[in-house]
Amino acid sequence: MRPGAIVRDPVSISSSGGTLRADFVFRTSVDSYGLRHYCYLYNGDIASPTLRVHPGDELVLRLRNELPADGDLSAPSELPWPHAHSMEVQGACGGGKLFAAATNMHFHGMHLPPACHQDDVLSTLVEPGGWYEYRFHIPQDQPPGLYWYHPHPHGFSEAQVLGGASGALIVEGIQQANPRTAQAFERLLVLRDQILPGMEDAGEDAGPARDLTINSAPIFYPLNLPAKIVAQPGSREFWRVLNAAADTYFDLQVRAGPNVFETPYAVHLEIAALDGAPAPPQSVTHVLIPPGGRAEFLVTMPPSNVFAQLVTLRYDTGPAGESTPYRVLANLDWSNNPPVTPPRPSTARVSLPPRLDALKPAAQRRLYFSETHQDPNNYASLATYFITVDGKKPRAFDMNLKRPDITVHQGTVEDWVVENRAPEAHNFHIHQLHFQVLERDGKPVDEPALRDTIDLPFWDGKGPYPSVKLRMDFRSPEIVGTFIYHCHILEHEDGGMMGVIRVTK
Ligand SMILES: [Cu+2]
Repeated sequence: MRPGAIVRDPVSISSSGGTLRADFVFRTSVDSYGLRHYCYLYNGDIASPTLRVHPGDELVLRLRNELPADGDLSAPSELPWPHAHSMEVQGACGGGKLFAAATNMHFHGMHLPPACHQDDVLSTLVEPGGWYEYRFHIPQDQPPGLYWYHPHPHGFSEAQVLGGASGALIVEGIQQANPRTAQAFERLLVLRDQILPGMEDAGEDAGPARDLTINSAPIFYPLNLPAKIVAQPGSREFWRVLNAAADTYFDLQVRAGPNVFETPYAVHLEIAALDGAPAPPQSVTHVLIPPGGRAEFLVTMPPSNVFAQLVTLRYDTGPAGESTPYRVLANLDWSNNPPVTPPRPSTARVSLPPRLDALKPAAQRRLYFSETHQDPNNYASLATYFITVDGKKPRAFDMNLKRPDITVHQGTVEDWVVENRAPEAHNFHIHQLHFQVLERDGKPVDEPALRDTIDLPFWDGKGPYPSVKLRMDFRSPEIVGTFIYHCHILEHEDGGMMGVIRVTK
Protein backbone atom coordinates (compact mmCIF):
# COMPACT_ATOMS: atom_id res chain seq x y z
CA MET A 1 0.00 0.00 0.00
CA ARG A 2 1.16 3.57 -0.72
CA PRO A 3 1.99 6.22 1.88
CA GLY A 4 -0.99 8.56 2.31
CA ALA A 5 -3.54 5.83 1.56
CA ILE A 6 -7.08 5.85 2.95
CA VAL A 7 -7.35 3.71 6.09
CA ARG A 8 -9.89 0.91 5.58
CA ASP A 9 -10.91 -1.85 7.95
CA PRO A 10 -9.32 -5.23 7.24
CA VAL A 11 -11.73 -7.77 5.71
CA SER A 12 -13.77 -9.53 8.43
CA ILE A 13 -14.91 -13.14 8.44
CA SER A 14 -17.61 -14.09 10.97
CA SER A 15 -18.75 -17.34 12.48
CA SER A 16 -22.13 -18.71 11.46
CA GLY A 17 -24.10 -21.45 13.16
CA GLY A 18 -21.53 -21.58 15.95
CA THR A 19 -18.48 -22.25 13.76
CA LEU A 20 -15.87 -20.19 11.97
CA ARG A 21 -13.74 -22.07 9.43
CA ALA A 22 -10.82 -20.48 7.66
CA ASP A 23 -7.80 -21.68 5.71
CA PHE A 24 -4.70 -19.49 5.93
CA VAL A 25 -1.61 -19.73 3.74
CA PHE A 26 1.53 -18.28 5.33
CA ARG A 27 3.85 -16.64 2.79
CA THR A 28 6.82 -14.34 2.57
CA SER A 29 8.01 -11.86 -0.04
CA VAL A 30 10.56 -9.06 -0.41
CA ASP A 31 9.34 -5.66 -1.62
CA SER A 32 11.04 -3.06 -3.81
CA TYR A 33 12.66 -1.47 -0.71
CA GLY A 34 14.30 -4.79 0.19
CA LEU A 35 11.94 -5.28 3.14
CA ARG A 36 10.86 -8.81 3.94
CA HIS A 37 7.12 -9.27 4.53
CA TYR A 38 5.27 -12.19 6.08
CA CYS A 39 1.56 -12.59 5.55
CA TYR A 40 -1.46 -14.77 6.30
CA LEU A 41 -3.52 -15.07 3.13
CA TYR A 42 -7.18 -16.11 3.18
CA ASN A 43 -9.09 -17.08 0.02
CA GLY A 44 -6.13 -16.42 -2.23
CA ASP A 45 -5.42 -12.75 -1.67
CA ILE A 46 -7.15 -11.45 1.49
CA ALA A 47 -4.38 -10.50 3.91
CA SER A 48 -4.80 -11.23 7.63
CA PRO A 49 -8.61 -11.01 7.92
CA THR A 50 -10.31 -10.13 11.18
CA LEU A 51 -11.82 -13.24 12.78
CA ARG A 52 -15.18 -12.49 14.47
CA VAL A 53 -16.52 -15.07 16.90
CA HIS A 54 -18.98 -15.39 19.78
CA PRO A 55 -18.29 -17.01 23.15
CA GLY A 56 -18.88 -20.76 22.77
CA ASP A 57 -18.15 -20.81 19.00
CA GLU A 58 -15.76 -23.30 17.50
CA LEU A 59 -12.87 -21.89 15.48
CA VAL A 60 -11.32 -24.24 12.92
CA LEU A 61 -8.29 -22.57 11.39
CA ARG A 62 -6.08 -24.52 8.99
CA LEU A 63 -2.61 -23.13 8.39
CA ARG A 64 -0.37 -24.02 5.48
CA ASN A 65 3.20 -22.85 5.87
CA GLU A 66 4.55 -21.87 2.45
CA LEU A 67 7.82 -20.32 3.60
CA PRO A 68 10.73 -21.60 1.49
CA ALA A 69 12.31 -24.40 3.53
CA ASP A 70 15.75 -23.84 2.02
CA GLY A 71 15.44 -20.17 1.10
CA ASP A 72 17.45 -17.32 2.55
CA LEU A 73 15.05 -15.56 4.93
CA SER A 74 17.68 -13.29 6.38
CA ALA A 75 16.93 -10.09 4.41
CA PRO A 76 17.09 -7.43 5.67
CA SER A 77 20.45 -8.02 7.22
CA GLU A 78 19.45 -7.07 10.79
CA LEU A 79 17.22 -10.11 11.12
CA PRO A 80 16.72 -12.76 12.26
CA TRP A 81 17.89 -12.41 15.82
CA PRO A 82 21.60 -13.42 15.95
CA HIS A 83 20.98 -15.87 18.81
CA ALA A 84 18.46 -17.78 16.76
CA HIS A 85 19.69 -21.01 15.33
CA SER A 86 18.17 -24.14 13.94
CA MET A 87 17.45 -26.92 16.47
CA GLU A 88 15.27 -29.97 16.94
CA VAL A 89 12.61 -29.34 19.57
CA GLN A 90 11.58 -32.23 21.79
CA GLY A 91 7.96 -33.18 22.09
CA ALA A 92 7.18 -31.23 18.98
CA CYS A 93 3.56 -31.27 17.96
CA GLY A 94 3.19 -29.76 14.53
CA GLY A 95 6.64 -30.43 13.16
CA GLY A 96 9.89 -30.59 15.00
CA LYS A 97 12.51 -28.28 13.63
CA LEU A 98 12.88 -24.73 14.95
CA PHE A 99 14.37 -22.67 12.15
CA ALA A 100 13.67 -19.48 10.18
CA ALA A 101 11.06 -21.17 7.98
CA ALA A 102 9.10 -22.70 10.90
CA THR A 103 6.04 -20.97 12.32
CA ASN A 104 3.07 -21.44 14.64
CA MET A 105 0.17 -19.33 15.94
CA HIS A 106 -0.66 -17.72 19.25
CA PHE A 107 -4.14 -16.40 20.08
CA HIS A 108 -3.17 -13.48 22.29
CA GLY A 109 -5.39 -12.88 25.32
CA MET A 110 -7.57 -15.94 24.86
CA HIS A 111 -8.24 -18.23 27.87
CA LEU A 112 -7.57 -21.36 25.79
CA PRO A 113 -6.01 -24.70 26.73
CA PRO A 114 -2.21 -24.60 26.22
CA ALA A 115 -2.43 -27.76 24.11
CA CYS A 116 -1.55 -28.99 20.64
CA HIS A 117 -4.00 -27.69 18.01
CA GLN A 118 -5.25 -25.06 20.48
CA ASP A 119 -2.98 -22.34 21.94
CA ASP A 120 0.45 -23.90 22.39
CA VAL A 121 3.68 -22.34 21.18
CA LEU A 122 6.17 -24.32 23.29
CA SER A 123 6.03 -27.50 21.24
CA THR A 124 3.99 -26.61 18.16
CA LEU A 125 6.16 -25.90 15.13
CA VAL A 126 4.63 -25.92 11.69
CA GLU A 127 7.27 -26.72 9.11
CA PRO A 128 6.86 -25.77 5.43
CA GLY A 129 4.39 -27.88 3.46
CA GLY A 130 1.19 -29.60 4.54
CA TRP A 131 -1.71 -28.28 6.57
CA TYR A 132 -1.82 -27.83 10.33
CA GLU A 133 -5.20 -27.52 12.02
CA TYR A 134 -6.08 -25.27 14.95
CA ARG A 135 -9.44 -26.23 16.44
CA PHE A 136 -10.88 -24.90 19.68
CA HIS A 137 -13.95 -23.43 21.34
CA ILE A 138 -14.01 -19.79 22.38
CA PRO A 139 -14.48 -19.99 26.17
CA GLN A 140 -17.97 -18.98 27.37
CA ASP A 141 -16.39 -16.62 29.87
CA GLN A 142 -14.00 -14.92 27.42
CA PRO A 143 -14.58 -11.16 27.88
CA PRO A 144 -15.99 -9.55 24.68
CA GLY A 145 -13.42 -7.40 22.95
CA LEU A 146 -10.35 -7.20 20.75
CA TYR A 147 -7.75 -10.00 20.67
CA TRP A 148 -5.27 -11.02 17.99
CA TYR A 149 -3.31 -13.81 16.35
CA HIS A 150 0.37 -13.87 15.41
CA PRO A 151 3.31 -16.27 14.96
CA HIS A 152 5.39 -17.23 18.01
CA PRO A 153 8.36 -19.47 17.02
CA HIS A 154 11.04 -18.66 19.57
CA GLY A 155 13.97 -16.80 17.98
CA PHE A 156 11.97 -15.89 14.87
CA SER A 157 8.87 -14.20 16.28
CA GLU A 158 10.21 -10.68 15.78
CA ALA A 159 11.12 -11.23 12.13
CA GLN A 160 7.71 -12.70 11.27
CA VAL A 161 5.66 -10.11 13.21
CA LEU A 162 7.77 -7.17 11.93
CA GLY A 163 7.09 -8.57 8.49
CA GLY A 164 3.36 -8.03 9.08
CA ALA A 165 2.11 -11.47 10.17
CA SER A 166 -0.74 -10.57 12.52
CA GLY A 167 -4.49 -10.07 12.52
CA ALA A 168 -7.38 -9.19 14.81
CA LEU A 169 -9.68 -11.62 16.59
CA ILE A 170 -12.87 -10.04 17.92
CA VAL A 171 -15.06 -11.72 20.53
CA GLU A 172 -18.47 -10.17 19.85
CA GLY A 173 -20.77 -8.65 22.41
CA ILE A 174 -19.01 -5.56 23.75
CA GLN A 175 -22.31 -3.67 23.33
CA GLN A 176 -23.63 -5.68 26.30
CA ALA A 177 -20.83 -4.33 28.46
CA ASN A 178 -20.87 -0.81 27.05
CA PRO A 179 -24.18 0.09 25.34
CA ARG A 180 -22.69 3.39 24.09
CA THR A 181 -20.54 1.41 21.66
CA ALA A 182 -23.71 0.09 19.99
CA GLN A 183 -24.57 3.51 18.55
CA ALA A 184 -21.14 4.38 17.15
CA PHE A 185 -19.46 3.69 13.81
CA GLU A 186 -16.93 0.96 14.36
CA ARG A 187 -13.38 1.24 13.09
CA LEU A 188 -10.56 -1.28 13.54
CA LEU A 189 -7.04 0.12 13.48
CA VAL A 190 -4.17 -2.36 13.30
CA LEU A 191 -0.82 -0.70 14.05
CA ARG A 192 2.34 -2.48 12.98
CA ASP A 193 6.03 -1.66 12.70
CA GLN A 194 8.68 -2.61 10.19
CA ILE A 195 12.37 -2.17 9.50
CA LEU A 196 13.46 1.17 8.04
CA PRO A 197 14.75 0.55 4.51
CA GLY A 198 18.53 0.80 4.38
CA MET A 199 18.84 1.77 8.03
CA GLU A 200 20.56 -1.30 9.48
CA ASP A 201 23.63 0.71 10.43
CA ALA A 202 21.61 3.59 11.83
CA GLY A 203 23.40 5.68 14.41
CA GLU A 204 21.77 7.26 17.41
CA ASP A 205 20.47 10.29 15.56
CA ALA A 206 19.06 8.43 12.62
CA GLY A 207 15.44 8.94 13.70
CA PRO A 208 12.90 6.34 14.76
CA ALA A 209 14.04 2.76 15.31
CA ARG A 210 11.15 1.36 13.30
CA ASP A 211 8.78 2.50 10.59
CA LEU A 212 5.04 2.31 11.30
CA THR A 213 1.99 1.22 9.36
CA ILE A 214 -1.73 1.77 10.06
CA ASN A 215 -3.99 -0.88 8.48
CA SER A 216 -0.99 -1.59 6.22
CA ALA A 217 -0.61 2.04 4.99
CA PRO A 218 3.08 2.84 5.59
CA ILE A 219 4.32 5.96 7.40
CA PHE A 220 7.83 5.99 5.95
CA TYR A 221 10.60 7.87 7.74
CA PRO A 222 11.79 10.49 6.86
CA LEU A 223 8.85 11.47 4.60
CA ASN A 224 6.28 10.64 7.33
CA LEU A 225 3.32 11.14 5.01
CA PRO A 226 0.27 10.37 7.19
CA ALA A 227 -2.50 8.03 6.04
CA LYS A 228 -6.10 9.33 5.74
CA ILE A 229 -8.97 8.41 8.05
CA VAL A 230 -12.19 9.41 6.27
CA ALA A 231 -14.86 10.23 8.84
CA GLN A 232 -18.11 12.14 9.24
CA PRO A 233 -17.73 15.39 11.18
CA GLY A 234 -19.52 15.37 14.53
CA SER A 235 -20.19 11.61 14.42
CA ARG A 236 -19.34 9.22 17.21
CA GLU A 237 -16.92 6.46 16.35
CA PHE A 238 -15.83 3.37 18.26
CA TRP A 239 -12.12 2.79 17.60
CA ARG A 240 -10.69 -0.63 18.31
CA VAL A 241 -6.90 -0.29 18.24
CA LEU A 242 -4.48 -3.21 18.16
CA ASN A 243 -0.78 -2.66 18.70
CA ALA A 244 0.50 -5.51 16.51
CA ALA A 245 4.00 -3.99 16.37
CA ALA A 246 6.90 -6.28 17.20
CA ASP A 247 8.83 -3.70 19.20
CA THR A 248 7.12 -0.29 19.15
CA TYR A 249 5.05 1.53 21.80
CA PHE A 250 2.17 3.71 20.71
CA ASP A 251 0.97 6.56 22.92
CA LEU A 252 -2.09 7.57 20.92
CA GLN A 253 -3.73 10.96 20.84
CA VAL A 254 -6.28 12.61 18.56
CA ARG A 255 -5.23 16.23 18.13
CA ALA A 256 -7.35 19.06 16.75
CA GLY A 257 -6.91 22.68 15.70
CA PRO A 258 -7.50 25.17 12.89
CA ASN A 259 -5.15 23.59 10.32
CA VAL A 260 -2.42 21.02 9.71
CA PHE A 261 0.23 23.28 11.28
CA GLU A 262 -1.70 23.98 14.50
CA THR A 263 -3.34 21.14 16.42
CA PRO A 264 -3.04 22.29 20.05
CA TYR A 265 -6.10 20.47 21.45
CA ALA A 266 -6.35 16.82 22.49
CA VAL A 267 -9.74 15.23 21.78
CA HIS A 268 -11.18 13.17 24.66
CA LEU A 269 -11.12 9.41 24.27
CA GLU A 270 -13.68 7.44 26.28
CA ILE A 271 -12.09 4.09 27.13
CA ALA A 272 -14.43 1.10 26.66
CA ALA A 273 -12.01 -1.85 26.87
CA LEU A 274 -8.32 -2.61 27.38
CA ASP A 275 -6.68 -5.86 26.27
CA GLY A 276 -10.07 -7.29 25.30
CA ALA A 277 -11.65 -6.77 28.70
CA PRO A 278 -14.41 -4.16 29.11
CA ALA A 279 -13.31 -1.28 31.32
CA PRO A 280 -15.38 1.18 33.36
CA PRO A 281 -15.85 4.32 31.23
CA GLN A 282 -12.94 6.67 31.66
CA SER A 283 -12.11 9.81 29.71
CA VAL A 284 -8.46 10.29 28.73
CA THR A 285 -6.50 12.54 26.38
CA HIS A 286 -4.00 9.88 25.31
CA VAL A 287 -3.65 6.13 25.71
CA LEU A 288 -0.41 4.17 25.92
CA ILE A 289 -0.57 0.82 24.12
CA PRO A 290 2.55 -1.32 24.54
CA PRO A 291 3.39 -3.95 21.90
CA GLY A 292 0.69 -6.65 22.05
CA GLY A 293 -1.80 -4.41 23.90
CA ARG A 294 -5.20 -3.17 22.76
CA ALA A 295 -7.31 -0.12 23.55
CA GLU A 296 -10.93 0.38 22.51
CA PHE A 297 -12.51 3.79 22.93
CA LEU A 298 -15.30 6.08 21.80
CA VAL A 299 -14.27 9.32 20.14
CA THR A 300 -16.47 12.13 18.84
CA MET A 301 -15.27 13.56 15.55
CA PRO A 302 -14.76 17.35 15.65
CA PRO A 303 -16.89 19.64 13.42
CA SER A 304 -15.96 20.05 9.76
CA ASN A 305 -14.22 23.41 10.27
CA VAL A 306 -11.67 21.77 12.57
CA PHE A 307 -8.57 19.91 11.40
CA ALA A 308 -7.80 16.69 13.29
CA GLN A 309 -5.17 13.99 13.21
CA LEU A 310 -4.24 10.75 14.96
CA VAL A 311 -0.72 10.88 16.36
CA THR A 312 1.55 8.79 18.52
CA LEU A 313 3.40 10.80 21.16
CA ARG A 314 7.10 10.32 21.85
CA TYR A 315 7.64 7.50 24.34
CA ASP A 316 10.88 7.34 26.32
CA THR A 317 12.00 3.70 26.39
CA GLY A 318 15.19 4.57 28.29
CA PRO A 319 18.92 4.81 27.41
CA ALA A 320 19.07 1.21 26.14
CA GLY A 321 15.66 1.40 24.46
CA GLU A 322 14.69 2.16 20.90
CA SER A 323 13.89 5.64 19.63
CA THR A 324 10.11 6.19 19.47
CA PRO A 325 9.52 9.84 18.44
CA TYR A 326 6.27 11.76 17.91
CA ARG A 327 4.67 10.85 14.61
CA VAL A 328 1.42 11.62 12.82
CA LEU A 329 -0.26 8.35 11.81
CA ALA A 330 -3.27 9.73 9.95
CA ASN A 331 -5.02 12.97 9.11
CA LEU A 332 -8.80 13.01 9.40
CA ASP A 333 -10.55 13.73 6.15
CA TRP A 334 -14.18 14.86 6.46
CA SER A 335 -16.91 13.20 4.42
CA ASN A 336 -20.63 12.54 4.84
CA ASN A 337 -20.20 9.05 3.44
CA PRO A 338 -17.16 7.56 5.21
CA PRO A 339 -16.01 3.91 4.85
CA VAL A 340 -16.95 2.77 8.34
CA THR A 341 -18.98 -0.11 9.69
CA PRO A 342 -22.45 0.90 10.90
CA PRO A 343 -23.36 -0.17 14.44
CA ARG A 344 -23.91 -3.92 14.44
CA PRO A 345 -26.56 -5.55 16.62
CA SER A 346 -25.27 -8.41 18.72
CA THR A 347 -27.24 -11.06 20.50
CA ALA A 348 -24.10 -12.61 21.98
CA ARG A 349 -24.44 -13.64 25.58
CA VAL A 350 -21.34 -12.40 27.28
CA SER A 351 -20.02 -12.63 30.78
CA LEU A 352 -18.23 -9.65 32.19
CA PRO A 353 -14.92 -10.24 33.87
CA PRO A 354 -15.03 -10.07 37.66
CA ARG A 355 -12.74 -7.84 39.64
CA LEU A 356 -10.00 -9.89 41.22
CA ASP A 357 -9.11 -7.55 44.05
CA ALA A 358 -11.62 -9.06 46.52
CA LEU A 359 -10.03 -12.51 46.24
CA LYS A 360 -7.35 -13.93 48.52
CA PRO A 361 -4.04 -14.69 46.79
CA ALA A 362 -2.66 -18.21 47.30
CA ALA A 363 0.95 -17.07 46.83
CA GLN A 364 3.18 -14.02 46.39
CA ARG A 365 6.03 -14.03 43.88
CA ARG A 366 8.60 -11.54 42.64
CA LEU A 367 9.98 -11.57 39.09
CA TYR A 368 12.27 -9.13 37.36
CA PHE A 369 13.39 -8.08 33.91
CA SER A 370 17.12 -7.57 33.36
CA GLU A 371 19.59 -7.54 30.49
CA THR A 372 23.31 -7.72 29.85
CA HIS A 373 25.26 -6.05 27.06
CA GLN A 374 28.40 -7.51 25.45
CA ASP A 375 30.05 -4.11 25.94
CA PRO A 376 28.52 -2.71 29.15
CA ASN A 377 29.40 0.82 28.02
CA ASN A 378 27.63 0.42 24.70
CA TYR A 379 23.91 -0.33 24.80
CA ALA A 380 23.97 -0.87 21.03
CA SER A 381 26.19 -3.92 21.50
CA LEU A 382 24.73 -7.42 21.46
CA ALA A 383 22.37 -7.92 24.42
CA THR A 384 20.92 -10.92 26.23
CA TYR A 385 17.56 -10.53 27.95
CA PHE A 386 16.22 -12.27 31.06
CA ILE A 387 13.04 -12.59 33.08
CA THR A 388 13.90 -14.21 36.39
CA VAL A 389 12.08 -15.39 39.50
CA ASP A 390 13.76 -13.41 42.29
CA GLY A 391 16.41 -15.57 43.98
CA LYS A 392 17.10 -17.77 40.95
CA LYS A 393 19.99 -17.37 38.54
CA PRO A 394 19.10 -15.39 35.39
CA ARG A 395 19.18 -17.52 32.26
CA ALA A 396 17.97 -16.89 28.74
CA PHE A 397 14.99 -18.99 27.63
CA ASP A 398 15.94 -22.22 25.87
CA MET A 399 13.37 -24.18 23.82
CA ASN A 400 14.92 -27.46 24.99
CA LEU A 401 14.83 -26.64 28.72
CA LYS A 402 11.14 -26.40 29.34
CA ARG A 403 11.26 -27.17 33.06
CA PRO A 404 8.78 -24.75 34.60
CA ASP A 405 10.18 -21.71 36.37
CA ILE A 406 6.89 -21.38 38.26
CA THR A 407 4.26 -23.98 39.20
CA VAL A 408 0.81 -22.86 40.34
CA HIS A 409 -2.48 -24.55 41.19
CA GLN A 410 -5.52 -24.12 38.98
CA GLY A 411 -8.38 -22.50 40.90
CA THR A 412 -6.20 -19.94 42.66
CA VAL A 413 -5.20 -16.34 42.21
CA GLU A 414 -1.66 -15.16 42.99
CA ASP A 415 0.04 -11.81 43.45
CA TRP A 416 3.11 -11.23 41.32
CA VAL A 417 5.37 -8.22 41.65
CA VAL A 418 7.19 -7.67 38.36
CA GLU A 419 10.19 -5.32 38.47
CA ASN A 420 12.23 -3.73 35.72
CA ARG A 421 15.94 -3.69 36.62
CA ALA A 422 17.01 -2.79 33.05
CA PRO A 423 17.88 0.56 31.42
CA GLU A 424 15.03 0.19 28.93
CA ALA A 425 11.27 -0.32 29.06
CA HIS A 426 9.93 -3.89 29.02
CA ASN A 427 6.44 -5.19 28.67
CA PHE A 428 5.05 -8.16 30.66
CA HIS A 429 2.67 -10.58 28.91
CA ILE A 430 1.40 -13.97 30.02
CA HIS A 431 -0.42 -16.41 27.76
CA GLN A 432 -3.82 -17.99 28.58
CA LEU A 433 -5.08 -15.51 31.22
CA HIS A 434 -5.73 -11.96 32.35
CA PHE A 435 -4.55 -10.15 35.48
CA GLN A 436 -5.49 -7.02 37.39
CA VAL A 437 -2.96 -4.28 38.18
CA LEU A 438 -3.11 -3.70 41.96
CA GLU A 439 -0.08 -1.46 42.47
CA ARG A 440 2.44 0.56 40.52
CA ASP A 441 5.78 1.30 42.17
CA GLY A 442 4.41 -0.03 45.47
CA LYS A 443 1.40 2.30 45.51
CA PRO A 444 -2.18 1.03 45.16
CA VAL A 445 -3.96 1.98 41.92
CA ASP A 446 -7.61 1.75 40.94
CA GLU A 447 -7.38 -0.06 37.60
CA PRO A 448 -10.27 -2.53 37.49
CA ALA A 449 -9.85 -3.38 33.78
CA LEU A 450 -8.23 -6.78 33.39
CA ARG A 451 -5.06 -6.80 31.29
CA ASP A 452 -2.89 -9.35 29.54
CA THR A 453 0.01 -7.03 28.65
CA ILE A 454 1.48 -4.34 30.88
CA ASP A 455 4.28 -1.83 30.40
CA LEU A 456 7.19 -1.51 32.85
CA PRO A 457 9.05 1.82 32.52
CA PHE A 458 12.87 1.69 32.41
CA TRP A 459 15.04 1.87 35.55
CA ASP A 460 17.10 5.08 35.62
CA GLY A 461 20.02 3.43 37.45
CA LYS A 462 19.28 4.78 40.90
CA GLY A 463 16.47 4.43 43.41
CA PRO A 464 13.87 1.68 43.53
CA TYR A 465 13.09 -0.41 40.46
CA PRO A 466 9.89 0.43 38.58
CA SER A 467 7.35 -2.28 39.42
CA VAL A 468 3.78 -3.47 39.07
CA LYS A 469 1.88 -5.77 41.41
CA LEU A 470 -0.44 -8.03 39.43
CA ARG A 471 -3.22 -10.31 40.64
CA MET A 472 -2.94 -13.32 38.34
CA ASP A 473 -6.13 -15.27 37.58
CA PHE A 474 -5.43 -19.03 37.46
CA ARG A 475 -9.06 -20.04 38.10
CA SER A 476 -10.09 -21.26 34.64
CA PRO A 477 -9.97 -25.07 34.37
CA GLU A 478 -9.22 -24.62 30.65
CA ILE A 479 -5.69 -23.36 31.26
CA VAL A 480 -4.22 -26.40 33.02
CA GLY A 481 -0.89 -27.20 31.35
CA THR A 482 2.44 -25.60 30.51
CA PHE A 483 2.79 -22.22 28.84
CA ILE A 484 4.84 -19.02 28.91
CA TYR A 485 5.20 -15.46 30.10
CA HIS A 486 7.56 -13.02 28.42
CA CYS A 487 8.41 -9.49 27.38
CA HIS A 488 6.19 -8.60 24.42
CA ILE A 489 8.92 -6.52 22.80
CA LEU A 490 9.63 -9.42 20.50
CA GLU A 491 13.31 -8.58 20.02
CA HIS A 492 13.63 -9.24 23.77
CA GLU A 493 11.45 -12.35 23.76
CA ASP A 494 13.52 -13.84 20.92
CA GLY A 495 16.61 -12.80 22.87
CA GLY A 496 15.67 -14.92 25.90
CA MET A 497 13.25 -12.83 28.00
CA MET A 498 10.74 -15.62 28.49
CA GLY A 499 9.85 -18.05 31.29
CA VAL A 500 7.76 -21.20 31.65
CA ILE A 501 4.78 -21.68 33.96
CA ARG A 502 2.90 -24.90 34.71
CA VAL A 503 -0.67 -24.80 35.98
CA THR A 504 -1.55 -28.05 37.75
CA LYS A 505 -4.97 -29.41 38.64
CU1 LIG B 1 11.50 -6.23 26.78
